[in-house]
Amino acid sequence: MKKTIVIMTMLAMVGLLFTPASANLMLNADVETDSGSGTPASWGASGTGVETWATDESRSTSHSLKIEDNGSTYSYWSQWVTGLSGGTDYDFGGYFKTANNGSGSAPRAQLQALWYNGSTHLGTSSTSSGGVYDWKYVGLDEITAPTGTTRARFQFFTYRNQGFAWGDDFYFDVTPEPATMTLLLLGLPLALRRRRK
Ligand SMILES: [Ca+2]
Ligand SMILES: [Ca+2]
Repeated sequence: MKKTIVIMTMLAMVGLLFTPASANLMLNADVETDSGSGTPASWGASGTGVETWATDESRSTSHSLKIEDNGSTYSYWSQWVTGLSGGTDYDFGGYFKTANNGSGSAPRAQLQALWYNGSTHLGTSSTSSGGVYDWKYVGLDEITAPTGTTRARFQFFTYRNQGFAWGDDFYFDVTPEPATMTLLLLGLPLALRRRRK
């Protein structure tokens, strides 16, 4: 019984050592910070729809990124995510909400990671969610960055739809190592070796 407690304590300590701290590579991920000129810091907007730093809806605090799609538009909010490595797995996404504008259909909220080496586009990973819905997470997990990747263009956009889409609480980071596997691979042999002494 005593040995079991010692081993379990060791496993817990090793687990703490190797559990990665949660992080987020996106800047101003909750879109609350003002750039100083009334726009959200670190974010850019473009397109023929209406992109606003909105306060009519938000998942966190008071602000979100809003797109009003007017039917013939490619509109987006985007930012560069830097410090990436080719061959590494990443998770990315955000929380989205949609509403129709009276025409009967909401825009499809889409997001992309455009993988780059400097200014060379290496490939694109994308996902989307259609229909009318309240805040929900939309994203991709365990996406391997193409060889040579140094950065990615993260985009929240709508394309040739009608209605409103809001985005908030965005996320982009290395896929976490599974803690249980770390325990099995590193913790158990260490604990057993020490027990034999
Ligand atoms: Ca616009
Ligand atoms: Ca927010």
